[in-house]
This record gives sequence, structure tokens and C-alpha cells, in this order.
Amino acid sequence: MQEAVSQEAGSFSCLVCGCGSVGFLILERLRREHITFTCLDNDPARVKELREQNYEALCIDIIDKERLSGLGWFNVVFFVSDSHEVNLSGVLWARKALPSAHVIARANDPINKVDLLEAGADFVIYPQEIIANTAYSSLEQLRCSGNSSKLIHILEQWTGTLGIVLHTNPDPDGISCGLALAELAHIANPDLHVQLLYDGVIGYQENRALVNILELKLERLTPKSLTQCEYIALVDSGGPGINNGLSRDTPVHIIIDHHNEQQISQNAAFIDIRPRYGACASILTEYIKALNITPDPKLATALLYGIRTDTKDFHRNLSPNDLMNAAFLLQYADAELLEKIMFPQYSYETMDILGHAILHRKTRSGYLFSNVGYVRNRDALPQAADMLLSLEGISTAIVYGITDEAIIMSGRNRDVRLNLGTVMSETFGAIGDAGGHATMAAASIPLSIFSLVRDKEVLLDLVIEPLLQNLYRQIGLLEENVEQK
Ligand SMILES: [Mn+2]
Repeated sequence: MQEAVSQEAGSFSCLVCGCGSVGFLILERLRREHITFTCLDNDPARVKELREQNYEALCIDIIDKERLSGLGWFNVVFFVSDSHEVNLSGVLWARKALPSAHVIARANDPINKVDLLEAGADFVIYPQEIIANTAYSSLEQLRCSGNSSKLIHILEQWTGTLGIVLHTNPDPDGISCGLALAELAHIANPDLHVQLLYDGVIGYQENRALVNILELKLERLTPKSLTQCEYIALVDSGGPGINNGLSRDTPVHIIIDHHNEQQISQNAAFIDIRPRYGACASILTEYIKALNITPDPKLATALLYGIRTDTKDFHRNLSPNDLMNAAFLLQYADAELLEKIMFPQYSYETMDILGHAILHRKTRSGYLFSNVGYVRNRDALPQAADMLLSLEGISTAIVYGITDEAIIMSGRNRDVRLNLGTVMSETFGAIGDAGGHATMAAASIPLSIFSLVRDKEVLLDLVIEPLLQNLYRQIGLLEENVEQK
């Protein structure tokens, strides 16, 4: 789906057909904004008046297709005469002659609107009072926010069910993005059914609080739930199988992400990956802004919380956009709701894992490693790594443990010379799922047949050494000198 404007970058021009009261307001606005345009009307007297006002108006009848075709190429074409039949004929012509142009038509009643849309108009406006402003804002949106318009345009065309797949063990950033995309899909296309799907567990007491307090309906990602989806969207994940429960060959239609993993070749209709952004919620907030949508308090609160947690309260991977988007959301967010989500109680298990991580830490040259043994709640690992990174003298903290299915690692880093995401992916990418950002990364190495071993901690002790040796080698640490401290 090509964007109309991208065809002739730099030379943006409009054609205004019909220069009555509405058309004239549009001309004035275009001139004020220094946008190149051509205008025409079929009434010689009107054309004369326009010329007296320094508009180079042409005397052409909209139904004269030959003369219209001689005018050349335009990015946007307006048909805003008083006559519905004339406007309709113009739309039909433009759809054929200028297939990639954005066509805006004026309707005099709702039935006209349906006719014009069916004829291929991209946007239909009425009544008069708002015509000029609406027309201009659609033009502006088209120019400034190609991506959000494109997303809406794609969603509009779909029928059936859209499955929004969150990542494995979804975090607030992913959850809020799923919620935002569902809202955009609902606005673009109320008939499109949307399901939020996830696998793993909703760990972290704050994440559970987010889901419960906002009363979100998240469903399990299963082969059955997948077959019910005609379309799949990924938020906060760069491709199928990258930190989500999809197999790598699952066709995916939308990808919105801020991680910089190597992207698997994708034929998705919509891909927007911005590694510069601290949170994926920031990207979704920009769509909301560009589309002039007022987010409801729940959505604004969720997105704000997503940005806050992914940037660790504006301290980590922060971009100016994250701050501006957070400021935008703040006007709509519910402070009381945010308070409830942010300060829930810790579970006993999380507290135990944090305690274990502190007691079993080993450090060397600014690196800290900690074995937390068998865990059910894997989300306690990044919390432990976060906490241990604040220990004096530590620039990189890596916490590891074992679940029923995998050996898991979570790392946090503030040493600018080290890209922890790259280290993890180079060390463990071949045998598991691994990657992340320079400052935060994770790895998960499946146990496969060894998942049958009953004593997982013994298994971990048996296999962890060679894995750690590889990691030490990657980061240039002499393995024998990692000591308890
Ligand atoms: Mn994220």
C-alpha cells in the first residue's frame, strides 16, 4: 500500500476543483501555508474574481475529463463544488487518472457521502462550516504523520479478527501498546474484532495490578486462538518468535517495536521500528497524537506507565520523544489509578528471589553475577538485576536461574563500553532466545529433553558453568577469578 505523498517527495501540490465559498476558504488556507496549488471553476465570472485576487484560476468544468487530465500530477485533489453530480464525476476521474493521489470530496448530505466513498474518495467532508478546516487537517495529517494514517488505512480494510500478540511474560510497555493498538483498530474499523494474546505469565506484581485495575481482557496465545485470527500484530517485539510465543514462520501483518534485534525478513503490511525510543508506548502515543485522538484515562494511564517502566522512570534509554509523549499523556492520565498500579504489594516469592539474589552474588571488576536457583516467577529476575545494579562499584549485573522449561538470565548494564544485548545474543543466540538493548538484556535457553529432570537446581549447577564461561569470554573476564563478595 503506497502512500500517495511519497511518489514525488519535495514537490507537494494540490488541485482544487470548484472555487465557491468552501473552495475559496481552502485556497486561502493553502496560500497561507505556502503550498503549491492549481484551482479551477466552471463559472467565468468566478474565475475572473479569483484572478483579481491573485489566484491563477483556470476556467475548466470538472466534468471535462480531458482538460483535467492535461493538468498533470497532484498529491491531493479536492472536489468541492456545490453540485454532488459534478463532484462525483470528478472523484471517478481522479481515481482513474491519478490513482495514487489523495482524493477529498464535498458531500451535501450523508447519502452523497456514501456515493463518493464508494466512488473512491479517500475523505468526504460536510457540512460547509467545517469543510475548510477538516480538509486542511486531513492534508496536514497526510503530510506529517504518514505512519499513523497508513496504519489506520490498513486497519480500515480488514475484516475478521486481529490478534495482537504481546510478548512472553508481557510487561507494562507491551500491555499498554496492545491496549492502544486495540483502541486504534476500534476507531479505524469498529467491525474488526480484536483479541489481545499473550503467553508465559503476567509476573511482577505491578503488571498484574495493571491488568486487574484496568480490567483488561487478555487471552492465552494457543494454536486454537491463533487460528481464529485473520491478522496478527506484534507490539514491543520485532518479529514472530522474538520474545513471543509465535513460531518464527508465522505470517505477521503489523510490527511496532523499539528493540533493535536483527529483524527477520518480513512481508508485514505495516512495520514501524524505532530503536531510539525508550518505550514502544511512546510510538503508539505519537499515533494517538497525530490522529487527534483524546485517549481515555485508562489508556493514557497505561501508556504513561509503559513509558515510565521501560525507561525506568525516565532514567534509561530515554529519548526526547519519550518525555514529550509522557507530558502529553499526563494531561489525560488518572493519577490515582497510576498510584494503585505502581505500588502494589510484593509476593513472597519475589521477595525471596530478591533476597536470594543479594545473598548469592559474586563480583569481579564491576561485574556481578547471581544464581537464584529454581524460580516459578521469572519476572523477579530483571527486578533482582535492576536492584543489584545499584550496588556500589557494579556496572553490570547478571542474574540467572532455572524454570521448568529453560535456563533464564537477565542482565542490566550501565558500562557504556559494553552492549549487553549484543553480548547476550552472541553468546546464547545460537542455543536459545537472547538479546535486548545495550543496558538491559535477557536470555532464555530451553531445557528441551532435560526439562524431565526433577531436581532443576542440580541440573542448573551441572550446565551453568560452560554457559557462564562463554559469557565471561565474550565480555573479557577471566572466569576463575569471579569471587563471592
Ligand atoms: Mn518495550
